[in-house]
Amino acid sequence: MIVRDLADAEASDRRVVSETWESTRLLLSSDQMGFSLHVTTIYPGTITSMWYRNHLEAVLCIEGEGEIQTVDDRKVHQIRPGVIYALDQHDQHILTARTQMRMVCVFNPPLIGKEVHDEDGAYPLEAEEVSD
Ligand code: 9YT
Repeated sequence: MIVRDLADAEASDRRVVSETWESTRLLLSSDQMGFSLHVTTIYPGTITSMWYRNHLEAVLCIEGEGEIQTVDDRKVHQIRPGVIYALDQHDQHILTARTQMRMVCVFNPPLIGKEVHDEDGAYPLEAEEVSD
């Protein structure tokens, strides 16, 4: 069994900081669960474009408010605590955070460790592992 504490993980290199968000990766590829599990904070007043070509992602909002727009059909969905979205079509999307948002995110295939978005908002399939 794997047991990890978010507070401990936030103080380790499991915490990855980007321009509009930071994410603490509680489960990664090395845990061999078939998915990775992250707690992500989206900074207030930010807009983030993402396009996970190589991954499927599901997201549960647990704090804050914002909206997500799918680029192909321009549909906008309001995101608040209790709402999930799942990028089952590798949907290109734009997340606008009106307040700070906290999200629980699951990725398949699992992230390896230190991934940050490339210029299209995607993660590569290879990345540096975390040290523990
Ligand atoms: C909601 C979202 O996708 N934010 C970007 C960070 C990502 N969830 C991650 O790396 O944990």
